[in-house]
Amino acid sequence: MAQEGLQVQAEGGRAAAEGEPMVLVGRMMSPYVRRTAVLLDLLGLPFRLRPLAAVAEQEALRAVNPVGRVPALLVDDTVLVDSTAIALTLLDRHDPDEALLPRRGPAYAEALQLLFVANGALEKFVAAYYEKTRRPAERVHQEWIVLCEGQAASALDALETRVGEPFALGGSLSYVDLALATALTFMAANGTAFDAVRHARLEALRQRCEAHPALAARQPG
Ligand SMILES: N[C@@H](CCC(=O)N[C@@H](CS)C(=O)NCC(=O)O)C(=O)O
Repeated sequence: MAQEGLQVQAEGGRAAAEGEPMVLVGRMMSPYVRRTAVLLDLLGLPFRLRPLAAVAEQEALRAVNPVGRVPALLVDDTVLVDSTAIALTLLDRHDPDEALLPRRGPAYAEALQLLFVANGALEKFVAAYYEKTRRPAERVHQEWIVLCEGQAASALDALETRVGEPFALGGSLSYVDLALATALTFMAANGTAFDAVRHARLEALRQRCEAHPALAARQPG
């Protein structure tokens, strides 16, 4: 059978051994890590957190994920990378009733579009955030920040009119809500693209999601 995921050399060459809990690599301040942690909780999958910092602990991180990014998820002797790929893999394995994400037909297509517009908004926002926080002051390119935050805001404008109620896909909490709410909470704290007045429906959705016990139990930080 084809091997899913990469072979890992983690924690001194040792991956999560067969039968041991999964290991989620990253810190809860990353919205990508946070949404993965909440999904694991909702699926009832126990895990241990290995809180590597994305930038400060690059070398250790690359030993787990060759791309040097968080999150990574160690499952038995493999590592899964990228929050969306991790989510789709976990949902395929552990959400047979599609309770947390529809996975066929028009409902799947719409869920993917909402998810990837939200992902795109967050990517552009994070690009601006890194420009502001990771570069020497004299090399910060303000126009680039304005462009990236403008792209993020434009994506949020589209989501503002497109998300359902009370949750993004309608009646119940889905993985799209996890992605969107964790992204919005990160954006609210770190920049100007997300405006709770202009994006009032998204703000209401964010608050509804953050009040859910699964998100409340995994605070950023
Ligand atoms: N598409 C990736 C993005 C993950 C990502 O950007 N993570 C950030 C932390 S919030 C990171 O690892 N940054 C370090 C870097 O990109 O060099 C995912 O969904 O997992």
